Order: sequence, then structure tokens, then C-alpha cells
Amino acid sequence: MLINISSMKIYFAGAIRGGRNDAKIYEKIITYLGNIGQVLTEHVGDQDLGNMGEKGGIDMAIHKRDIKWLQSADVIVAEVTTPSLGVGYELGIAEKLKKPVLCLYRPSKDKRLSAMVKGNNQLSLWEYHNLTEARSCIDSFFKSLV
Ligand code: 6K6
Repeated sequence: MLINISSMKIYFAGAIRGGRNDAKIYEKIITYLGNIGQVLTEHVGDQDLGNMGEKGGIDMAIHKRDIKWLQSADVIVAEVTTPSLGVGYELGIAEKLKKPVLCLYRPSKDKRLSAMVKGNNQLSLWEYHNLTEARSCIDSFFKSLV
């Protein structure tokens, strides 16, 4: 797929109710992605976003809006270190929509990534250990799209 990078819409996915331990990393990745294209989901890196979410009907609005954004995105970048049902769901939809997907993952001794991500060759999975490595994974991935 050939993509015009400067006008690219990027959907960033990261855990919210799955846990906010990596929120700071999400914020930094989102800032970096912002130099490449328009990040539709900047709120995922918001340090003040709790992991409980709002009450009642708001969840339906979130789901509807996020599906629309996924459909309009050129590329999906997901940070998959903190397991999240929502991120897994978004990855499945992105795959069905045939969007290019980059998954970033920090390996550790006590965790194993789901086989549904690790074993899926439709997704580009890159392991990283620090932000510098994450940035170079992002650069390589976007270079592969043009
Ligand atoms: C406010 C406070 C906490 O959560 C909110 C509002 N919730 C969400 N807002 C926007 N996107 C959301 C929200 N909850 C989940 N998502 C989407 O699912 C995001 O695009 C994330 O990539 C993913 C996170 O899923 P969970 O299962 O970890 O919440």
C-alpha cells in the first residue's frame, strides 16, 4: 500500500481500562507520531485519563467514535505491552479493514504476549526496550509504507 505520509491519519491504540501503567510511554509515542501525521486518538496518552471511564451511555459513544476513526485511519499503531481487551478488539478490526498495523511491545521475563498478536503475520510486531528504539521501529515501519 502506497501512502502519502504528510497527510496520514494515525490511530494510536493503548490500554485504558486494561491499565494505565504505560500511559507516559503512550504520550511520548503519540508526540513522536504527531511529527509524521495526524494522530486521531491523542487522548490515549493523556496522563489524567483514569482507567474507569465514564458511566452509562458514554461507552456506546466511545465505541461508535473509535470505530469511525479506525475506518478513516491510514495506519494503526498499537502499544501492546499492557494487555487490553479494547486494543485487541481494535487490532482485529484493523486487520479486517486491511489497514497497515504496527504493534510495539516491550518484552519482559514475567510476561508473554498473546499468541493472537505474536502469531499474526498480518501485523508488524516490533520489540523495543526504550523510547529511542520505539522511535526507530516507527521510522522503519513508516518507511516500509512509502
Ligand atoms: C475516560 C476515562 C477512561 O476512559 C475514558 C474514555 N474511554 C475511552 N475513550 C477513548 N477510547 C477508548 C476509551 N476506552 C477504550 N478506548 C479505546 O480502546 C482506545 O482507542 C484504546 O486503544 C482502547 C483501550 O481499551 P481498554 O479495554 O484498555 O479500555
